[in-house]
Order: sequence, then C-alpha cells, then structure tokens
Amino acid sequence: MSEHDTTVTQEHSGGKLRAGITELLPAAGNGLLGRRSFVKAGLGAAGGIALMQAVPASAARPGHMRSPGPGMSEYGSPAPAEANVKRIGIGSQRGTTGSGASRSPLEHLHGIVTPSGLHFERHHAGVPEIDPASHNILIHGLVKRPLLFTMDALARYPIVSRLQFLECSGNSGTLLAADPPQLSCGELHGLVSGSEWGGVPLAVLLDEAGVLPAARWLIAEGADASVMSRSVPLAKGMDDAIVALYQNGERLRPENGYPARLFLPGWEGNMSVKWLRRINVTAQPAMTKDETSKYSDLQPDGSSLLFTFPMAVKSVITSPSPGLAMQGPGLYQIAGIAWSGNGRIRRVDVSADGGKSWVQAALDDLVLPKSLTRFTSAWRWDGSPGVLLSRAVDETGAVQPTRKSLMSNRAAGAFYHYNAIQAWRVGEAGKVNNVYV
Ligand SMILES: Nc1nc2c(c(=O)[nH]1)N[C@H]1C(S)=C(S)[C@@H](COP(=O)(O)O)O[C@H]1N2
Ligand SMILES: [Mo]
Repeated sequence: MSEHDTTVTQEHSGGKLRAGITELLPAAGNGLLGRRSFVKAGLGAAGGIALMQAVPASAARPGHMRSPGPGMSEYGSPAPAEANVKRIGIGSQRGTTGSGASRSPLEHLHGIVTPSGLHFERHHAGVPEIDPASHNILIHGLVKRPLLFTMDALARYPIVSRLQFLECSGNSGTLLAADPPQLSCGELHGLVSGSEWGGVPLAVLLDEAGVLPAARWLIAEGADASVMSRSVPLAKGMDDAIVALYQNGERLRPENGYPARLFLPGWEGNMSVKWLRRINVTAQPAMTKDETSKYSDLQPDGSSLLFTFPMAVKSVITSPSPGLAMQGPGLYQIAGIAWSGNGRIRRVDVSADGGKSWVQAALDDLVLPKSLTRFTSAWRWDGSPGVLLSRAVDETGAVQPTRKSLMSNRAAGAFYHYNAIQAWRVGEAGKVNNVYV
C-alpha cells in the first residue's frame, strides 16, 4: 500500500542520478511507478518514452495555411474529427421513447466537468417541453407563506455555483451479472457526470416561505409526464441543496431539467428532481411510487431500505479501458475519476497486478467535496498481461469495496448503489477487457 518515495531514497544514499531517472523506479508490482513520476520528471525528461517521432518537414504548406478559414459561429460545436465522442448506451423501456437513459463516454473525457451535451440522461417519461415564461415553482405545505416563484423571480436571487457530480443509483448495475459484461467504461459506469451547477440555495427560498416547526420533509415534484416525486429530508434542503438554473455556465439543457431542477449534492441522482414545479413541506415522507416501487434497497435478511441517500465512495480507471487499446510496451499514464457523496476524495490507490500490490495515485489539484476527482499513476507496461484496479478512499475513511465483499453483503435482486472496485485486464496484445477479480 505504501508508496516508495524513490527520490528521497536516492538522495539519502548519495546517488547522483538525474531526478527524472530516479523518479521512475518501480513502486508496486507489474511496473507501477511512484506518484510523482510524471508530475516531477515529466514524460520527456524521464528518458523512458518517445511519444514523438522525427517527421520530415513537408515542403508544401497545407491548404489551411494558404487561405483563410471559415469565420465565427453563434454557438460552437466539437471538431468534426471528434464526432465519435457522444453519449452511449442509449436505450429506453420497450414501448416508450423516453423512459430510459444515455451515458457519458467517460473514456473520452478529461477533467472533472462533463460537457453539457455529454451529461448522462435518465428520464422516466422523456424530456418535457417547458416554456420558461409560464413555468413556476410552488413552495407550500408547512410554511407561513406559500410562495410561487416565476423563473425571472428566481434568477434575481443570489446564485451560488459548485463543481459537483450527479450519479444515478442504478449506475454500474450491469456489473451484477454473473459474467463480466464486455462493454466500454462509459457503457458500464457512465451514469455519472460532473458539472458546475449554479442555482439558488433552497434554504434561502425555504426561509422566505417560513418553515413551520413541525416540518421535517420536502416532497419535490417534477413537471414531466412521470410526475417524478421524491421525499427529501428538510435538513438536506437547509444544507447544500440548490434550485439549479445553470449548468456549466449556461442555462440548464432541456434534458437535464430546464428551466429549473432540484440539485442535491452527493445524493442518488433520482432525488435531484428535474423540471421542478413544486415543493410540499411536510412532517412525513410521502412514500411516492418513485421511492417505493423503485430506489429502495433489498437487504440480505429480506427487508428493504426505503432510503439510501448518499452515493458511496467509488472510482474507475478511464484510461486504459476497453476500446482504448495499448500501443505496445512502454510508459503509460493510468488515469481515472473518483468521487464520493460523503465529501472529498482522500486518496486513490492503483494496482497493476490484480490487487497484490498498490501504489498511491496522484490526485489532480482540484479535490472538491462531492465532485469528480481526477487521479493518475505512471505505469511502465512491459507487454505482459496485468489486471488494473483503482480503489478510492473518501474523507470519512470509507474505502471502496472489492466486488467480492460487495456481492457477499447484498441480496440477490438488489440493484442500486453498486460501487465495487472495477478491474480491467490488459492482455498481451494490449487489448483491455472487463474482468471480475
Ligand atoms: N422530473 C424528473 N426528475 C428526474 C428524473 C425524471 O425522470 N423526471 N430522473 C431522475 C433520475 S433517476 C436521475 S439519475 C437524474 C438524472 O439527471 P440527468 O438526466 O440530468 O442526468 O434525474 C432525476 N430526476
Ligand atoms: Mo437515476
């Protein structure tokens, strides 16, 4: 588990090797290197990799250097050559067009923000077409003053914005299958995305309505044809819940709740009710169809947990991953995302030998609570088969479980909240497969 700090070792033993070389000493089995390998030494200085080849300069200038290109556009689009980067795993229930999901192509993304057009979608009755000019949000029930907010009125409140993830509690559920499904990282785990969410703190609106002492719960209701409704503890509403109007700097996309959605940081995606139209302040939860027929969690003793709010600590290696084949032996950067609904990611460990030995991964600078967090680890792949794992630990000390321990503590038929360690097998030819270890 411990990372062997090769720099210190070398200096203390009087070694005069260049830092770049000393940094590349193995720190765990099957070629994993210390977490400062790339950060300090840089790929080039490390002397172990040649990603660029000498290419003879072409005599003729390419066409795009000989005449001006097209001009400005009102709303930009990705480069045509990136057209393969799109939402994946799109499917809906038989007989419906909009009761289903699409997934973020995690293996093609970097950073902790998912472009809005690639944010995963989960709808129970499609995307309603809502005119913001006639849409309102009602706060009523156990309050002194029931209030009706127009979208224009809401936009005049102080708006906070935060980089946070949203994850469907059904994410990764296909990994409950007895045999590992041969799907891409995004197809398996892409019901999670990260955004900069901007909105009005729900506490501000509740305070204005004047919550009565008997109030304990909020029943949030959406304006889609499924009338999605969830019971939310008042304490969450008073803590970090927002009525989101903005996503990555612009107004919400229709599929993500335009013109306003509830956003409950770190909690199962289902509770972040899109197309929010009503919050009923109550003393009891409402036991809606969306929290009884679904989103309850069967236990091994046959009972069911009605509510499982926070999404537990989790991580996945996005590169390498199935579909991103290795280009021969040499130095690679293992990269991935980690997140926890209970706060910040404290550390991520990576293994290249199926869990026999681990090295601590480097976390990117932005380690924010209830946010996607990037991790990387340098790997010298010698071309032999190996099994890559990542294991996240959050600031509460919770450790991402192995698949074996998760499965042994779960009832057959329980579906939601799968957060086990993902294993990718890298074969001799560099092909990457989903495996269970
Ligand atoms: N009104 C309404 N809100 C909803 C849903 C819905 O179908 N209708 N789906 C829920 C589920 S199950 C999830 S995981 C998230 C998905 O949000 P996204 O589509 O913006 O990714 O929205 C939740 N809020
Ligand atoms: Mo969901």
